[in-house]
Amino acid sequence: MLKRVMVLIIPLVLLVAACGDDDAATTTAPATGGTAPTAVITISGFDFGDPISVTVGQTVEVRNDDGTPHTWTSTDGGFDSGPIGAGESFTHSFAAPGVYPFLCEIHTSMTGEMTVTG
Ligand SMILES: [Cu+2]
Repeated sequence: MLKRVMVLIIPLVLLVAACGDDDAATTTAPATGGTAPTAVITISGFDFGDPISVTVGQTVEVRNDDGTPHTWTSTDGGFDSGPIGAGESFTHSFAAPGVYPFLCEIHTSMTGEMTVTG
């Protein structure tokens, strides 16, 4: 139940943040108080979805909506979720800007990348 509510609330928060910022080409505008909202990568249908962009220190939540485990693993060793079970999630934040490619170690054809800005 809580998860269902969060699924509804987080996109709403991102939408509100984007609307309140004139130059917001992304959904990463910091919220009032300096803490950016959690960015979400949803794994569904053996796909990481569209690439996302976050800021340094922003929390990234990787959710597995599939019925089988996946991993969210950096291709150059920077991070590794280990297996994320069906319906579970993993959170991470980045300390440095850059473009971070990743894959699922269980299904190596699943790939993606994300951008971290300072
Ligand atoms: Cu996988």
